[in-house]
Amino acid sequence: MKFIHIADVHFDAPFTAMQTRNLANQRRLEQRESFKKVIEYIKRENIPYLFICGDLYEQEYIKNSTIEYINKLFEEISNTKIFIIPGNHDPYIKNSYYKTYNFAKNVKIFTENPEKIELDNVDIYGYGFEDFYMQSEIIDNIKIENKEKINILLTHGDLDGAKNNSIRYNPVSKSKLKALEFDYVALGHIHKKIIEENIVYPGSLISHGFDELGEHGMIEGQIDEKTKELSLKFIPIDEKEFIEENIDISQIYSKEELIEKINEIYFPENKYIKIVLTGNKKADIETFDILKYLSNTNIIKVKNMSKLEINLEIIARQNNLKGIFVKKLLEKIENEPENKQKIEKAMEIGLSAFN
Ligand SMILES: [Mn+2]
Repeated sequence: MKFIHIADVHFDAPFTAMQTRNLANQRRLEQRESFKKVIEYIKRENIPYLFICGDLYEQEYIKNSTIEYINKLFEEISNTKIFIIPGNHDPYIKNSYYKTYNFAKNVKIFTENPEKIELDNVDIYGYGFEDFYMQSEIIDNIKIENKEKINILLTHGDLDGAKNNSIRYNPVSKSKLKALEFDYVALGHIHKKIIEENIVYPGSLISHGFDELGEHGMIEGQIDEKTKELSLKFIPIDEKEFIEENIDISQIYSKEELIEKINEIYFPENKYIKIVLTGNKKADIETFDILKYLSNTNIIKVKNMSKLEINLEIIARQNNLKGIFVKKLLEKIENEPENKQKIEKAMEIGLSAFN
């Protein structure tokens, strides 16, 4: 049997990181495009099963029209059985579309009560979120009933506390899962692709920002009906990729020179870029508003991680407003070392105002 496994599409997410360049809408279009590519692949390859393991959309932002769009695509693959797990962003709550919307006949939506769907040669077990949090270990109530068949488990949750706060997001222990002896465990929640033998996070279908670097896509799996042997393939879907580019600015002497230098760098068009400034920075180079001067609009963030190269001690001894300002902030850095970066940014903005 063949299947496609996706998770964490997050339809209608606000993509706040993209708003610096007004690209949030663009990203939502790319999100629809990517989902459509999954459906087209399933249609072309005649894949009988689609597993969507949580966070298909964002409860807070999802529009009726987007649900219509998703469902139309589901209807286009009417020969494919679609299994949906509600996640912590799209829980099966009272006013959820999962409850109120009339989805296509080939769609099965799971709830918090584990269910087993019996098909010809495979049993599919699943459970998901009925609220924005789920703490109980529902996994303890699951047991394979027919070991002769192919058994697949679908859920959305945190494997061995991969994330902080994992206790609130359906914690599942790997050892418990292994002991259950499913042939495949399809998970969602962690946005990074993780393949631990037959326990799999496909990662988010598309990247949601600079904390999700690298390729994003779906898992195509096949389980041999006789030997139960599993083979997996990752298929990239997201045509854009988030990347970080470090620039050492120690040898740059003005803001203009820095802008020119960044504008000379070639980036392929399918990248969203974060520029990270490193090294030592001359005191009068302002970096906080540099983004608006950069010609490549796919650069959506400039982060200054460089050290201020300036003798602040000398300025702090000056008996004027600037001296008092620097002295105060230097004291603040000493008292709150955890806020050093923020305070240095304030120092930079303040000094540029004085200049
Ligand atoms: Mn998610």
